Amino acid sequence: MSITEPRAETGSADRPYPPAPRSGEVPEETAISLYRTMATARKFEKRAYDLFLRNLVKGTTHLGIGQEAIAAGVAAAMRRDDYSFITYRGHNHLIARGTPLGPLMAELLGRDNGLMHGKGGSMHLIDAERGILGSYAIIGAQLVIANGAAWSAQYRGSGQVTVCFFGDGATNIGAFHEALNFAVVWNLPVVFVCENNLYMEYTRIDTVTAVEHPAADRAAAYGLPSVVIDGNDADEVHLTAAAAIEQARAGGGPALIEAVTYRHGGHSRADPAKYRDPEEVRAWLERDPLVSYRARLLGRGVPDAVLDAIDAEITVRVDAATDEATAGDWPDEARLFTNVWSDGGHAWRN
Ligand SMILES: Cc1ncc(C[n+]2csc(CCOP(=O)(O)OP(=O)(O)O)c2C)c(N)n1
Ligand SMILES: [Mg+2]
Repeated sequence: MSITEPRAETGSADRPYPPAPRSGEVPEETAISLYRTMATARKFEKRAYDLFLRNLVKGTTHLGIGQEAIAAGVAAAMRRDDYSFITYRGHNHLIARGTPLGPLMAELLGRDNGLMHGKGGSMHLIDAERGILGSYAIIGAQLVIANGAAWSAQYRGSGQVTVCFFGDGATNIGAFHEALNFAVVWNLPVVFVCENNLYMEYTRIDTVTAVEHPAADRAAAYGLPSVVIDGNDADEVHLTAAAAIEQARAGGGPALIEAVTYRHGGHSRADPAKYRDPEEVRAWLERDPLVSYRARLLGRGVPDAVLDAIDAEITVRVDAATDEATAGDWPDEARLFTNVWSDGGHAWRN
């Protein structure tokens, strides 16, 4: 192979597994549950934004509106005891893995009845019971930690797979490269999922990156099978993730999925996103993953009434979560000194 030839689409010859984009129909029950997850995440985050405008959300928030198909599609392919590592744009992922909405909303509001008693806020969410081993605000940090979780599962022979989500911006961080290399060397049961929403904060990823696909194009350098998919197509995400996860579970090693998507709003709650071309925004809004998935379900013969009933049920759940969250007490000061160190104390500090 000459050095001018483009990268192999699927990793090296001794890793023949090609995680090609999977298309095709998912079973109707799964499809309806994908719709429910995406619609729940959308309504939850819109409500979170309303609460922010009422000055009730403490700290900042980063919404994943427009990116729901990735969280929904991957989570539906995971086993209950699999691990997720996510970023500060992570509400969708907790919702997709079944975290109750009330404690999640209360956490955003900094209340004592929040998921972590209000100590984490939107950017630092953990739900260990459902395998969410943290949302990370330090770009790229979670990739190497995810390897640790995957190694633990490999060592214990538990069959658990770790899925590690990250943004396109993380691919220019050293930890991304260290993690990919190490995952291949140790054949870890980990699936890396890049949510490529084209922007890292206010900068287009393609203006600072030498390759077209910031995650997938680099994966080949480490012999890691990779694939680029439509991150706004929940079925494609689901089927591709299911293949990669099952391969990892069977001892076939890691894979990387780059899911191309777009955030509808700004980077964080205060960002009006004026740096984006209005035509680009319009084109992506037309490819809204929730709207297009609803149309696909109707095309499959799912009655409007079934989807309307799901929407109504979600509204009731989000309203109840809002009531639960806003009724929560503020955390007691004593909470400052719990869950800080593994011994629960701080005595050894200078
Ligand atoms: C190590 C590190 N450097 C810089 C930042 C500041 N920062 C916060 S978000 C962000 C952009 C990340 O973009 P991307 O990974 O594409 O994720 P997205 O916000 O698009 O989901 C940056 C640079 C950070 N949090 N951590
Ligand atoms: Mg990004």
